Amino acid sequence: MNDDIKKQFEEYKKLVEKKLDEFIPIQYPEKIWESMRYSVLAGGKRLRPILTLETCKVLSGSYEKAIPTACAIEMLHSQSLIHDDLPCMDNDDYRRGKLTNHKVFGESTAVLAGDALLSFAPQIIIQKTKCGENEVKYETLLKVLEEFTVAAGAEKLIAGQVVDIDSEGKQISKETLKFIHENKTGALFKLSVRAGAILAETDEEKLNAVTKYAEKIGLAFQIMDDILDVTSTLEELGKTPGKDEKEGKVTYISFYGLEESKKQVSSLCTEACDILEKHGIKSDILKAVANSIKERVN
Ligand code: GRG
Repeated sequence: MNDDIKKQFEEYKKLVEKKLDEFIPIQYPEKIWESMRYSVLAGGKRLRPILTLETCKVLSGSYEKAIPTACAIEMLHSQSLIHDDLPCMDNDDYRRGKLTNHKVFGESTAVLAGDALLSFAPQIIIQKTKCGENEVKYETLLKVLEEFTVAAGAEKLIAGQVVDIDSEGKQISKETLKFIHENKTGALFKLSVRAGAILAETDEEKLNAVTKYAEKIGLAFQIMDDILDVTSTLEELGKTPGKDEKEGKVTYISFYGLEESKKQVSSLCTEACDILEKHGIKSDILKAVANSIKERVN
């Protein structure tokens, strides 16, 4: 990634963090807001909101109208991490290099903080997106809310998590593994770019193109996550490595081996960039997201 693109990434990241801080003020009862803020403001790459902002920008020339939605998607992502780390799910002590939410605030507050974020996120989309004649159309906002609620629900994110948990210690098929990845991880990448494209009022062709791009990088991202679980340390990952094997999880590596999995990541990221090129979507940031996934495993 060249310095110019790195700078653009940093600017987006700073903006997202400033807005998240502003959108989640401490109020009574302080404990729940502190717990929500602890996880949402704990760092992280902010990839999903950056995808939303950049997709909106490249397809409409500006990203301001996508800021509340981008932050809401990061809240949803944080919620899924808080719940994923709970003792009844993956039982993790570390996330983003810090103690997990339930380790700091206790299990009941962590469950409630996740629940609170899940409903607060669409509240932010509704209350903070400027709607009106020369602003975002109400119909457009409804489409974004539909995308958001479907992705967060039992048809996507929760479906992926349920099948993932059910599959622990079992020999599952490649199709089942693909289902888990597409829903547990891919759904949020798809939501991120589609929400940006919808807010940009783009046409069907471009919407389909960014959707395909997101499918490719979403799958590549999860394979990368599986690879890093095997090859990285706690310091590099910010979370406990080696968990997949310990929990008897089937991953891309158990099906294809490490080297073939790396090749698949590379191919998916190249295909993602080719889709953008083919449809005339000129974004160094979207390309850099794909390339950074490729580079992390090599
Ligand atoms: C939506 C109600 C509701 C429940 C969620 C717990 C759950 C159901 C789903 C789990 C989803 C999950 C944890 C998927 C893993 C995705 C993944 C690889 C996350 C890591 O993303 P990064 O590396 O993290 O972008 P940072 O910390 O950089 O943001």
